[in-house]
Amino acid sequence: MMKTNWTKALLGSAVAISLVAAPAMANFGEWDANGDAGIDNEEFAAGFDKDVGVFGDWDTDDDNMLSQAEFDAGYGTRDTAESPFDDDIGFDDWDANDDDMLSSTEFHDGVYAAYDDDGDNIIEEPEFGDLGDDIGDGGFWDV
Ligand SMILES: [Ca+2]
Ligand SMILES: [Ca+2]
Ligand SMILES: [Ca+2]
Ligand SMILES: [Ca+2]
Repeated sequence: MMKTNWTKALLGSAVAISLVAAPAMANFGEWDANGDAGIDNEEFAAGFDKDVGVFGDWDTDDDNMLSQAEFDAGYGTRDTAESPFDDDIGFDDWDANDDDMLSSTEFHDGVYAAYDDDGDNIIEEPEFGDLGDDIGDGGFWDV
């Protein structure tokens, strides 16, 4: 009986803590640096780098490029979560200059395109909402 009560108490405090600690990590207004109600590629790269930062994490040899192996290793750690990407997402699709390496720009443009549902090269607030879900607890980018 005591044990059950303790478990409940612990669960209760864990929920309380997560409610306090959970406020949105990705804030549309913060990412939209020029305040035009849309997020362009550059704003996206800066915001994603700051709030998610996976490019640096995946770049294990710190050469500012992702090799296929680094990409696969980084992406592979996340394949248990629901992917925001269609099945056709891949290293080759994102490697715009075909040098078999992903630069930070190529990487962020690739991710960006996945969230720009209507393909108008602006991430509007509803599209940003999907990104926020993926960055949040248990989401694909939850780090
Ligand atoms: Ca903007
Ligand atoms: Ca690298
Ligand atoms: Ca490249
Ligand atoms: Ca859009």
